[in-house]
Amino acid sequence: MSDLSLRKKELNVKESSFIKTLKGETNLLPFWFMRQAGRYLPEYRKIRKNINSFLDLCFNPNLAAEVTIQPLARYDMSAAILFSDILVIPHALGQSVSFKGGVGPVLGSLNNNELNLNNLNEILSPVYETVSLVKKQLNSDKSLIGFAGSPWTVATYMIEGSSSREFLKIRQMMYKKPEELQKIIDLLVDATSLYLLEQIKSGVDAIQLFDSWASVLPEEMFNLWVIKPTAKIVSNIKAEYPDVPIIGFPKGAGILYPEYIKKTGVDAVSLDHTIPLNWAAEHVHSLCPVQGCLDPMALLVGGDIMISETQKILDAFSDRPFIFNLGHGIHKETPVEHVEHLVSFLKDQ
Ligand code: 1CP
Repeated sequence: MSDLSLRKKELNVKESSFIKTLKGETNLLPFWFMRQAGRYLPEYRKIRKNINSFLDLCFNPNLAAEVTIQPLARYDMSAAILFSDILVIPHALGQSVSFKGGVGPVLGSLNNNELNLNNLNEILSPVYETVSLVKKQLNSDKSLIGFAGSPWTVATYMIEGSSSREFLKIRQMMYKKPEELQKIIDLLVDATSLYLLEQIKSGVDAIQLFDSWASVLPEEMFNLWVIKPTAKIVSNIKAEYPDVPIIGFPKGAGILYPEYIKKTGVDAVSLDHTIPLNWAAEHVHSLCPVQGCLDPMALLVGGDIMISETQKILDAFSDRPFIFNLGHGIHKETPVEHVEHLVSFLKDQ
């Protein structure tokens, strides 16, 4: 066994490679994939087909724990991500949320005055139970990632009422009625902080904040609606748990990534697949550990293209603390064999 693999073995016993990397180790190559549990996996579809509503799966601790662990049982990733959804927060605040096959999420009309934090932890208690169940089943060399949507992204669903391409309502609101948007964002900051603190109490090792629609904002608006609320959540969590790493994912933020890192206080960022690799190595990776960023389409296509795209990413980032991931979630049509191929390539590095 080489010195390096011996060292890896020693480190793994004490703390997971994922957490070590977030704290600055450079010689490990932990990996996981966004949406690693989900519809591309036959064992997920088998469970999913017996459950009517997607939220019922999120709120069933035994099944949600099983689904969380499924990808690790198959591929032995470095970390599991809690199986839940970013939209459990509007649900717990009192807005109706349902998931319609082929359509996606559908949310009820937003009556600001009726939304409140009163029952949040009680409604979300099955998620916390899922965390404890998964934690008990994971080996100590594997990490459990908790997560939430960042306020801007969750607010897009709450205000648009569904997935959106143009975000017409919320983008008009931020100019015409900023104080109304501020109220919703402030409530989401409080709700998300409570939710994440409770996930940590229940056993998650790290947190990821998904800001999937960060890319649609001009710089000043990005500061107001992405950076500021994220910074508040980070400071609320750090006040109680300074050592739990927080990964921010302001998808599509481009040249605003460095500002996001400096002003939010996140420990690491996840990069999306549109970022130029050499630019990110110089301007982002010099600031903190990064995670990313294979194009999910390269994984769907597979073969030599997937491997050469992966190699470019490793060449750009492996001299500093780096976690391999995708630039966005696994597409549901992705063949499991392609994921197997990618994993065996990563394990050979
Ligand atoms: O019926 C099903 O199986 C529904 C598909 C599905 C799954 C598997 C949805 C509906 N959510 C999830 C799980 C999920 N969602 C996870 C845990 C699983 C894992 O990563 O392994 C996570 C972290 C999320 C996060 C999430 N949900 C985000 C942020 C990341 C991203 O993809 O940008 C967003 C935007 C959502 C909203 C959401 N949930 C589901 C749908 C169809 C949507 C809408 C997506 C859109 O508007 O494009």
